[in-house]
Amino acid sequence: MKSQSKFISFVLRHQPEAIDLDIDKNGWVSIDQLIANAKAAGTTLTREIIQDVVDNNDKGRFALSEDGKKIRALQGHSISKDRVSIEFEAKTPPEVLYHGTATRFVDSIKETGLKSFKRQYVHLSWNEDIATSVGQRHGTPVILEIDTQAMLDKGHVFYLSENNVWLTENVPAEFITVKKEQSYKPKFK
Ligand code: HQG
Repeated sequence: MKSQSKFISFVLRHQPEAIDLDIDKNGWVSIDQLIANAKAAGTTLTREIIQDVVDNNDKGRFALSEDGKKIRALQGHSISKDRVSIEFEAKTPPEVLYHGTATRFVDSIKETGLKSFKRQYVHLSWNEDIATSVGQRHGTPVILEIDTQAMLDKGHVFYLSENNVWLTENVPAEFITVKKEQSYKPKFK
């Protein structure tokens, strides 16, 4: 299931054009078209596989439409906002949010703040364990603490995705504290 999940994530969040998928402004794609176009590209997907990916995805990344005909990723898009712009609800975050990154990025982040780069938003976590696993994807993890109250005071806006990822456009360096640097112990070999 992991490879199908990765494939679906890739075409829904990053490159629908890779398999000629029509994606609407809210990120929805027809499941029939997804199955047919994936097949033409050599990847077998069925309704059952797609349902399984939606139900069992570790981070709840995907959702089906009420009529069961469409699928979308709930956040994490790198497609331009002109094409896909999910209507997130602006919400007041907890006083502190966390961002997990890697030690090698810290100097640059201290200089220029957190940027979203290819993604549409900077992703923030409500819990340090999640932030650590996000950071580990890039190397030795470091947790950054984000002073959300000070950001709100300065007019920054936060959004919460349906799968509980906090999003914001950028985080200037003045709102960031480096919390702790950990030695990296890989869980798996
Ligand atoms: C870093 C996964 C240098 C940033 C996760 C991060 C997340 C800077 C990397 C979601 C920087 C971007 C997003 C600066 C930011 N200088 N480095 N000024 N500003 N960075 O993957 O937050 O599995 O685009 O710290 O769970 O790691 O896809 O972002 O290390 O929720 O569902 O640049 O992706 O979810 O990397 O991860 P990413 P991220 P999914």
